[in-house]
Amino acid sequence: MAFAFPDLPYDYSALEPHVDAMTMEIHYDRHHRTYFNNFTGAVDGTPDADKSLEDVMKSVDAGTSAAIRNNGGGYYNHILYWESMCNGGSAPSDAFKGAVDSTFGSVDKLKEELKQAGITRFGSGFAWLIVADGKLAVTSTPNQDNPLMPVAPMQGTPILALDVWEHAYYLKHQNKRPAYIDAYFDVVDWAKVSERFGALA
Ligand code: MN3
Repeated sequence: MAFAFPDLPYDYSALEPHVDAMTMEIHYDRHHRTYFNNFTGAVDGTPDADKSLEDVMKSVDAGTSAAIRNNGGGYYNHILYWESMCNGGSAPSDAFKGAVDSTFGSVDKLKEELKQAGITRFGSGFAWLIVADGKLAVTSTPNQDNPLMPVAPMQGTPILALDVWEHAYYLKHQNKRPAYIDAYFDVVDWAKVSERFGALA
């Protein structure tokens, strides 16, 4: 099996005060690690054990076991979520900003759409910025589903992940999901998102 539990790309306190260190530690070391452990346990000895994580995600359909769909999704989604943020945030590339401007009107309008997608996702899930057929789009998925999965309402390659599970914000923001989303925007690594976009566009 080629699956590995990735290092967090920064210290637990790196995103303070926007995302607090205790939330980061519990989120990464307990939630994410548990998804990883349960996923590798579920695929061990099956054909999925020799696929890439992306290929496992792209093969999720109604017949896929909950253990693989939920834990594989949790494993994949959190890797992208950590990589969507950095200390202090960063600026988008000109090429990415141009694509955002023509699709959404402005980066602020994109943020509004992402925030709306995150707020209106009932219960637990993720909001996403994806590239589908070379175009940018905002979507959301329930639980640990993601847009690589054929079961997703809109399919594409995610380039930014916004976790809206309560475990992502409850310690600091309690029930105030919109406040957490605003804080998340303060640390988005737009340069990294731009790179991912550049690789797909
Ligand atoms: Mn989470």
